[in-house]
Amino acid sequence: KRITILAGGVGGARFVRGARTLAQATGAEITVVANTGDDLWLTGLRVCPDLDSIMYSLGGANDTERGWGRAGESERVSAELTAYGVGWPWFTLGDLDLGTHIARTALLREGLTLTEVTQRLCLRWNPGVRLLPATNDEVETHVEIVDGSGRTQLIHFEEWWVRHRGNVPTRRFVHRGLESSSAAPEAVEAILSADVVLLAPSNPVVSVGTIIALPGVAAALRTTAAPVIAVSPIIGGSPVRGMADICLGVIGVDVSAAAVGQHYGARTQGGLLDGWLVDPVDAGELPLLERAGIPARSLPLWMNTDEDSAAIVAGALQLAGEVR
Ligand code: GDP
Ligand code: FO1
Ligand code: CA
Repeated sequence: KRITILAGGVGGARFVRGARTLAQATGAEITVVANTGDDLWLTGLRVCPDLDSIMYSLGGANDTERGWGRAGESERVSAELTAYGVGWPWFTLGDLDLGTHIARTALLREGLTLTEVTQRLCLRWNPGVRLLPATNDEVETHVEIVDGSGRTQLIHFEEWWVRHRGNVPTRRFVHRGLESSSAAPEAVEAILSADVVLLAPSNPVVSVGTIIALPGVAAALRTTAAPVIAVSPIIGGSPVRGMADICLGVIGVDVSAAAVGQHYGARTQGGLLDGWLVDPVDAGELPLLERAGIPARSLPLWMNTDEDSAAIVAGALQLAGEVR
């Protein structure tokens, strides 16, 4: 069985670890299409937060407390950069993490695509899945905010989140460079050739939403013969970890499992979903989802251990078998 998963960083990584656990028992092949909207150039280096979160987590090298970056990290280089007034003082690139960004940037400069670079970096980590960036182009999420003097300003998503914690008047998210971009051919192929496509319980706006906005992705999701099953990133009206609640507010979608499911929409009605999983605390929303044409089931969606996540993936695969 070929399973293709669309995923963001930390939530995505937890979900993919569960899929890998399940695949080790069943022999399934996992391909992960990761969000690249958070990517940025900083101090001359290409930084890819969501790709790295997944790569480090699957490689067992991630900082599990912070959720991002490397375990056992130090910040000597970052302190030097700050002393020179170079980079963002509120955005820390750890010393070990910087090794990744230097290697990535060197390979990009040699002319490799981000897909090829990611494959090269993953050789070291044996992630047990095929990790693909959603696009080889530079499509960065920026955020239109209103600054202190009432002026509209466009800032990078990482500045919006890490510097302001999203706590600033926000108008909209903008995918800079989207028009002249395309999804990575390998990512499109992974969706088209899959037996099942899963949308991880990642941020529906700035992770999954950003992947789906890339030219070619929505079309691939609509034409693939594979069922498309998604897992709610909202449990009991809460985003569990992260900023999905703020992001949903910006695009005018309620912070509920049903609202996010309806936002993705039923595939039979021009949307994306053949199935939608919600947590038992949201089981009261199942009739609403069924009326919207979205086959939905409830099962525990808290991803605290790999086994928790594996059970969610198993539930998604079961629903895939029921709907198609
Ligand atoms: P990011 O790129 O690091 O922000 O991570 P993702 O976009 O992959 O995932 C972040 C989102 O995952 C959060 O906003 C939550 O909505 C969701 N999430 C985090 N932990 C859990 C969990 O244990 N269960 C579920 N169902 N969703 C979660
Ligand atoms: N998150 C922070 O809260 N503070 C940081 O200084 C920070 C640095 C950083 C460096 C590399 C990287 O890959 C991720 C980093 N993150 C940091 C996490 C990142 O901002 C977010 O968690 C995700 O991009 C949100 O989707
Ligand atoms: Ca992210």
